[in-house]
Amino acid sequence: QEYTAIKSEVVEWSTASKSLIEGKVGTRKVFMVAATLRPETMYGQTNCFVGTSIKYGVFAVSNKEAYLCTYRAARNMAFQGVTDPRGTIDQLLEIDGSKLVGTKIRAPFSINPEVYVLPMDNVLATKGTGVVTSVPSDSPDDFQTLTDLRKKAEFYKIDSSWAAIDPVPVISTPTYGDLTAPAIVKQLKIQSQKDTKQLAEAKEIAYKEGFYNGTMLVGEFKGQSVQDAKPKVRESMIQAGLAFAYAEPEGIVTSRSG
Ligand code: ZZB
Repeated sequence: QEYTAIKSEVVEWSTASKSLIEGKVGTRKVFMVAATLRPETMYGQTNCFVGTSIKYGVFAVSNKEAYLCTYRAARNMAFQGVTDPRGTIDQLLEIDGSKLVGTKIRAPFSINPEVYVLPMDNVLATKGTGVVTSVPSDSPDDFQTLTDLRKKAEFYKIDSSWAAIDPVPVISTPTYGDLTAPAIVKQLKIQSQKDTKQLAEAKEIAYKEGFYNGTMLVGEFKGQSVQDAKPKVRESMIQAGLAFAYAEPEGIVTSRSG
């Protein structure tokens, strides 16, 4: 599976993570790295998700940069030549996902550039980087999780201001309009992020509809089909140093239906 790894620089660490990071990363900039199959939706990022019981690491990639992701992803990246020399894994620290919640990051290409890290129940430690960038306009999982968090901020131990950014229209589809994911979630009567079966179905529909029938509403490739824009947005982000190719090795169970 070929993902695009998206780099979001940490702007301000959460209170719980600050003391754990201090003194451990040198002068490096730290980026949270999210794996996506939909680089063309990055204009609509509203937050970032981590799993609260997942362990993450901060890994040096050079004297200037460090990446925050799972150890498993750092290892894959190292063997894909992200670190120099190839194969090097230099872990600076380990941190629990729960402690990252509330961290403010700069989401590249997003219309809302400053977004917060929030908790999601369904983040898989065994897929991508364990960090998920949230695009509630086009991802049913992201829309439903954001809805849950807003309804029960206290239960999820978040400050409601961290979940305040509304879904941003970035792609128009003939069947579902400018906010495809919310429309599908409504149509399938999905109530919570615990409705994983219906969410898997919603994701399939959203992928197909967006890819085959979607038109870009914003950005450099506004007016173009998603099919045309997708590789162009990806290339543009890579050229800007805000993204890189990340492949998931074969033979690991990361099935769509979960
Ligand atoms: C942004 C985005 C925007 C995504 C969208 C999807 C959609 P798949 O198809 O099952 O391989 N993701 C990445 N890593 C994880 C993880 N560790 N745990 C849970 N979810 C993860 O899923 C790939 C997508 O799942 C990725 O692409 C990421 O969310 C999420 F508008 O990134 B995506 C219709 C989907 N739309």
